[in-house]
Amino acid sequence: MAIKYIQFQSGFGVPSPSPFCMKGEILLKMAGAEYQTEIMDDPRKAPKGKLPFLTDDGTEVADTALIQWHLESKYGVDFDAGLTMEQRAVSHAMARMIEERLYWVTLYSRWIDDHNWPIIKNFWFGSMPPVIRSLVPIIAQKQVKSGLQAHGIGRHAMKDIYAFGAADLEALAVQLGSKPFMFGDQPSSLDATAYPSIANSLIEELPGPLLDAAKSHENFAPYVQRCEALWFADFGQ
Ligand SMILES: N[C@@H](CCC(=O)N[C@@H](CS)C(=O)NCC(=O)O)C(=O)O
Repeated sequence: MAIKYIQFQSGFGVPSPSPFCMKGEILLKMAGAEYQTEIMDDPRKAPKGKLPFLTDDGTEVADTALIQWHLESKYGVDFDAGLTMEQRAVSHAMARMIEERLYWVTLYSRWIDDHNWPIIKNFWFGSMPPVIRSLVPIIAQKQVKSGLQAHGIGRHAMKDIYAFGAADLEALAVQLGSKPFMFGDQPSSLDATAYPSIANSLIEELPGPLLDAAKSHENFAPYVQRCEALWFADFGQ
């Protein structure tokens, strides 16, 4: 395998502040793939304007669902081996919940909520030259705002948006229960999706209702530690 994996820089004490970038890398690790990572600061340079993406012997694959399918079809990996058809259906639905709703709550909590926006602004744009540093975040925040509007979630009151996030985290906490991973003793594709979002919800530097909701589930912190030890053992050392 000659795979190059392109993603954002790490930060906030998690392997990536982008749950999607963490997910793609976990899929590569689960597949036993050999890959090299490259950091990209500006997602506009990515094939679909979003990160992560990979290149594999000249083939570009952009989007973590397509990365999953690529690894399955090209290398014969089954991330959900051992799951029943019913579990696979639940896994699919939960992954879509995480990516199509919880992700947007996370985005809102970082880019719109006034408590966290200055921290996020400094993280992504703080090292830019002075004039650019004051302009680019305004444009970027406007784009996120219109994305949230187009999705629909941005039209709701703050308390309702955070209630959506808390409900999604609650569903994940119940699914995890006291099991090591989402469907038992072995990790599956849902862990590649869920662990990054849970870890990103538990960032102490980004306080607020999303963090509070995540912290209310006692099974999350040990789950995050377990997944980090499995997939990112070198992280932070
Ligand atoms: N469906 C995509 C979503 C990727 C995504 O939303 N990436 C975010 C970072 S978490 C991004 O690059 N955002 C930049 C932008 O939208 O301009 C996937 O599964 O890879």
